[in-house]
Amino acid sequence: MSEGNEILTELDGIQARGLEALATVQDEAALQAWKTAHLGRSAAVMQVFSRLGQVEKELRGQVGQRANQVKQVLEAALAEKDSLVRAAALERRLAAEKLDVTLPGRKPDYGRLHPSTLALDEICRNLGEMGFQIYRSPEVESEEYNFELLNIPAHHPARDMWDTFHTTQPGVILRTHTSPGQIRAMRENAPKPIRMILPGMVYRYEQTDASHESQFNQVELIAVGPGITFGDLKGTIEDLAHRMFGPDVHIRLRPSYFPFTEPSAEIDMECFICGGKGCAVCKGGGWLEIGGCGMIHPVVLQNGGYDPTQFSGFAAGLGPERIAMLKYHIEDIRLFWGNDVRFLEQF
Ligand code: FA5
Repeated sequence: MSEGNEILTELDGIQARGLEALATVQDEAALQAWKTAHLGRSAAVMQVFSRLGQVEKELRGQVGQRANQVKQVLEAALAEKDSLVRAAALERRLAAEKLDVTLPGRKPDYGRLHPSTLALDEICRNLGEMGFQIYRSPEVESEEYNFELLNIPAHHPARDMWDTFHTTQPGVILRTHTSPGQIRAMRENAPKPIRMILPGMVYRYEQTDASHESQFNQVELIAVGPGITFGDLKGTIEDLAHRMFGPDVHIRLRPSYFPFTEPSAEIDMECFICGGKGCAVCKGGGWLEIGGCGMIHPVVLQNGGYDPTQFSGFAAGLGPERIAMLKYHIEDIRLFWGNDVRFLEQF
């Protein structure tokens, strides 16, 4: 038999074996292997093209045509099989990943506001309605602002009122109260009259107990203008308490001492937990201290840039966690930063 006729017979076999092998292919990996074996560079049909030169002239065209035909038949069969294999794979996946729409859904955990944030927001909203503007001042403070400019010189025994966290930088501390912000707010605005709220975190190196934490929030109130009196201070505190706790709540101002106010007072609120009878939170007294207050000391007014003969002012520093404890009947302040979601989820 001539070389050309031999190849023509071979080509029939190549086509038949290729189609036969393709019939057994079930998945994409097998299909890929088939493609390499039957249509790849060293596949039998491809070898025929490189043997064409050895075929006698009269049959060369016929052999070439037939080889092309076999290649096309195999390619068409491959394309058809490819779509079948893909459809089967998709079907298998859909069957395996079936959705059961009747299963109860998984409830996502929603974040919520921290009780301190809720209390801060409420205090700021009410004071905002009363005409106070929010003023932000830094948590990392200088000793000068935290003490000296508030009429507490170095080595003055009043510094013992605030156990301080110092930094490695001399003269730089974590603020022990929001009062240093008074100086910043006054210096930025003097000699215009001001009514401001300074909310934020403060830090004290203190032994913790049910009503004392080493980090807590304060809200400072400050009003400076001509002719501001202690009556304005009391009225503002009472109005705030009534807005937050209703018209029946009792507050009392107890004479006290702060170097930056004169006269000074502690603000006590009737204990909501025991109704004034005495419990662990109010330490049996029936009242809970929620802040300090007083008329701004002339030296402090002067440090803030106001002439104390022309201006007077009041200031107060409230503890929003103490207020939140009253509002939500929380018995231990340490719960606020204990990171227990069972506590946090209740708000
Ligand atoms: C002060 O910090 C003064 N700067 C307040 C002030 C401002 C007086 C303006 C006059 C004029 P005192 O240390 O008492 O004061 O703290 C004020 C309030 O912060 C307290 O009444 C209390 O509500 C809260 N507080 C104080 N220490 C703690 C603590 N360890 N944990 C939680 N709350 C506290």
